[in-house]
Amino acid sequence: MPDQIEIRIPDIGDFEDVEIVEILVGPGDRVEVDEPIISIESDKATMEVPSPVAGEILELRVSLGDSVSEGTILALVAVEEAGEVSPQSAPPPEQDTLEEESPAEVETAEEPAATSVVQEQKEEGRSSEPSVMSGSEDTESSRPSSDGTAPHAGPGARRFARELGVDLNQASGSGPHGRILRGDIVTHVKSVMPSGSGGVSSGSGIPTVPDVDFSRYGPVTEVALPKIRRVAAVNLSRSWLNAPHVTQQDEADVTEMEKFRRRSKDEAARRDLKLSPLHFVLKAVSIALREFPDFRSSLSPDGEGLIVKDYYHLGVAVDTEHGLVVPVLRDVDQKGIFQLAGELAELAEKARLRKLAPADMQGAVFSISSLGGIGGTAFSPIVNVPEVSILGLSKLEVKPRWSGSFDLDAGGTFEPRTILPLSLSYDHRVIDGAAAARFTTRVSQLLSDPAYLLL
Ligand code: CAO
Repeated sequence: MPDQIEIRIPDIGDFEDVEIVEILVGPGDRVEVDEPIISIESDKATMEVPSPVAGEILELRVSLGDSVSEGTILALVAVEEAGEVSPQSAPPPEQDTLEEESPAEVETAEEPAATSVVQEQKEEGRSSEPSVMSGSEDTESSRPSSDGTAPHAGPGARRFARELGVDLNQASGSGPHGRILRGDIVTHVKSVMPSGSGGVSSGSGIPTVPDVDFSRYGPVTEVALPKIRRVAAVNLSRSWLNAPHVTQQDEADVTEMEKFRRRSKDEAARRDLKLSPLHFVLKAVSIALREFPDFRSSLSPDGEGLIVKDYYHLGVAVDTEHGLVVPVLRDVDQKGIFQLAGELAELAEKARLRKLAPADMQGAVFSISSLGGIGGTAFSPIVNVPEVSILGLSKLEVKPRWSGSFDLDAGGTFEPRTILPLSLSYDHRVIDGAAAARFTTRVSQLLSDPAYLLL
């Protein structure tokens, strides 16, 4: 007849009357030395209490939700292999801070034999991690399942689950007694992720951003976001998450175009207009789009083909005090530069007065975002998905350009040229880098001489 011993709560420091949040074994289960048998949780920490012996659990003396302190009897065990039974025998709790996840702690949580007590420390009040910001997050992953038993997982695995937003009740455990290990959570996340065959739908399971209480570090002011900005945030996230972005940078020599623009100033003023480089770029892009159909396409909803649009409506990002909006200029290919300048001025004015109708912002095949009037040398605009590319314009600059060839011995001179920086972002599922480079090269060529825009 094997010896029977009572397993008690060991020395757990200053903790008293802490709640049992998980019972990891049941009568009839076999436990190994150092295998966790319960998890307890105070307002400061979660920790596992291991078995000091190997044997069979004959009886549990506690229930979920009970409060326990050092010395409380947890279970009666038929001992097969004696270990140190004294409550004082437990090594000191291993702490892991919330700022930096220690791999050792995760290991420990997965491989309970390595350490007797794993402690997950909590900060007072709100913390830098959502998982412990409010009690609700904790309860979510350690909540009993429908059959009343808590998911069987250590603090490290539970915290990992919280970070990924995984409900542990949905994951199956491959550890001893069905214990859910970190690898099981990864397997579960993979099983619920879309298969990702290149379709146009987004992935999911993106870890949430920690909810930080910044007021803990200094004074803060909370400002409500205007609706336009909130809608833009959703659209930008959707685009960014769906389309693998690459940005091709280029520099267009627009010296002649700029001379022409200056010569046209008076004529523009007579029409009550101001010409900017953007108006020439609109025209150049409409020509390039005719030659590069992929750039005016969208991925079909099943991701298996392209829908090429045979119209040349271009979105233009407009900065307003309420946020970014993208009204659409229609049939740019059929309009002259003055007409485009006039229509864009009207749309931008409507945008700033918040008078754009939904139809004013629909139907673009490609977009342009100009920061040239503000500054900067290059940027990475976000594609307005389901469009597949967007052209960013930065500030004109006069730069020296070598008039000769790469054979420097053949001679040449540096000449001042007016350069317009181009930043073409594209959805790499649809457009290859080579095509992007050809597209910006062609746009640059079209901008190098205004005569090209007439042809
Ligand atoms: N380099 C140097 N100067 C430039 C320039 C460039 N690339 N582009 C415009 N300018 C000049 C204009 O000629 C104008 O100069 P003047 O006042 O001397 O005539 C001045 O900068 C202001 O131009 P503008 O911005 O009013 O006009 P625009 O036609 O270039 O642009 C619009 C119109 C509506 C696109 C612009 O006002 C705007 O809102 N831009 C911001 C777009 C934005 O926020 N994009 C970021 C989105 S994130 O991807």
